[in-house]
Formats: sequence, C-alpha cells, structure tokens
Amino acid sequence: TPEVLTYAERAKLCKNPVARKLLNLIEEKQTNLAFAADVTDAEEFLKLADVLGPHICIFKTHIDILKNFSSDVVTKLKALAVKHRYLIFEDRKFADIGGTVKHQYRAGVHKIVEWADIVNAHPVPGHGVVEGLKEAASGKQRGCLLIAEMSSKGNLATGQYTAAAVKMAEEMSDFVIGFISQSAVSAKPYMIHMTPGVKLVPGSGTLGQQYVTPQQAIVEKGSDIIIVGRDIYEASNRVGAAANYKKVGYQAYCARMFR
Ligand code: 5FU
Repeated sequence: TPEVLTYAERAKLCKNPVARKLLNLIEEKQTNLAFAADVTDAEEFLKLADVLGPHICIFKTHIDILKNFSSDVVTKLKALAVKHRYLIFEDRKFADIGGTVKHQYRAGVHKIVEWADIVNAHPVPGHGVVEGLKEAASGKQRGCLLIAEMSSKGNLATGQYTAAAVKMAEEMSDFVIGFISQSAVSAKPYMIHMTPGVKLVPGSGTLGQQYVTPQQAIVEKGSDIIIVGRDIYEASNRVGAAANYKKVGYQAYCARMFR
C-alpha cells in the first residue's frame, strides 16, 4: 500500500514519466506542498513562481484568471519551473466530451498542453474525456488527475461517483497519474493524491470552501500532496508561510511513514 512505500520507492512503480518526476522531486526537495497561485496579475503570479519556487513541488495555476495573460507569461513560468525544479499544474477541470476537451487543451488562447505538466478532469463525461486529453498530449510528457472528491460543501463527488472515478483512473494509468481528493481513494502505489482545502486552522472558508489541516490530509486521510492558496498568498510573509507549509507537510508525511 502507499502507506509503507516512500515517495521515491513509488516513483519506480509509475508508468507515467511525469508521475515519476514528481515523486522523485518531492523526496529530493523534501516538499509535498503545491501552491495554488490564484492571483490575477501576471507580474505578481511570476514573482510568486520565483520566490516560492524552492518550497514547492507544484505550482498550480488557473491561467484563465490572469487579466494580463500573454504567451510570454508561460514562457517565463516554464523557465522558473526548471530553475526551481517544480511541476506546473493547470487546474482546468476539463469536463466535456473527448473531442471538445482535445481542442480546449491544445488550442485557444492558452495552449495548455504546451506548458502544463499536469492537468485535471472531471470524470463525469466518462472515459472519453481522458482519451481526448491523451490524444492532444501525444508525444509530450504529460499527466492528468481525475477529480474524485472535492473540498466544497455539498459537492456531488461522493460514494459511487468517487468509486467510478478511481476505477476509470486505474484503467488509464499510463496517462492518469492520480487524483484531486480529500483522502487516499486508490490503494495503487503509483497513484498520487492531491488535497485542496488545506489550512493550518481547519473550518469553513468563503463560498462553501472547507478546510482541513495538513496533518488531517496527510496523516489521517493518507493524501500525498497538500494544495494551499490563500493561506500563503494572503500572508504578510508569503515566503515564510510557504516554508512553514513545506515543513509541516513533510513532517506529516514522515509521521505517517514512520509511525
Ligand atoms: F478540485 C478542487 C477542490 O475540490 N477544491 C479546491 O479548493 C480544487 N480546489 C482549488 O484549490 C481551488 O480552485 C483553489 O485554486 C485551490 C484552493 O485554494 P485556497 O485558497 O487554499 O482555498
């Protein structure tokens, strides 16, 4: 089970090169922190990508919220990802038929497939959503996460839906590298679980967001990566806040591994 293998040991079991790279860099940099860069100004976005770089394994984007997007922004972001060794995850949540998501992934203004190592999809359309994305990613090293559970109050991704998401992911594990989830929904050691809705102080946020602590996500629920936005970019000392989440998140992983 994932509980008894280290990130690096699990890397060896991954078919997908992005999953391998991610698990190895988590162990090397000793960080299981993904930063949710939910700012709307491109300069601030790139500044965060640089100063937080040493503390994160993933820089998670919502590229469509940038008010001043240009292809230059993603060129610079890619260079920063190489400089600091983290992966870029565009939290696009594709949710249409395969033929449509294929275009949404590679075309339009953002050309996501050109720069994002990881994207995600809602499993609601069925296998086709993953097949469409996989076709668009052909020839590139790319990975996809399925949204098996959500953090928000009253969400519908529960029970049978979650179970079906896990089955779909396991059947397509050459391209699907894991999940957005609140717990370790798959026992397969090559599947990576990323949990949003994380804060040092748990409870309810605005507009239905719900928070758990890094310890709850990693130790109690068996997730692998914590995704933190507001609690870092709204902090007076953003680098200090990220460094702290890095430390707390990795300590939680060590506590789970060696308890
Ligand atoms: F799939 C999900 C989910 O279930 N909950 C989320 O919060 C994604 N998210 C994203 O994680 C959301 O779009 C934000 O980008 C981020 C959480 O940000 P926060 O500021 O830490 O609440």
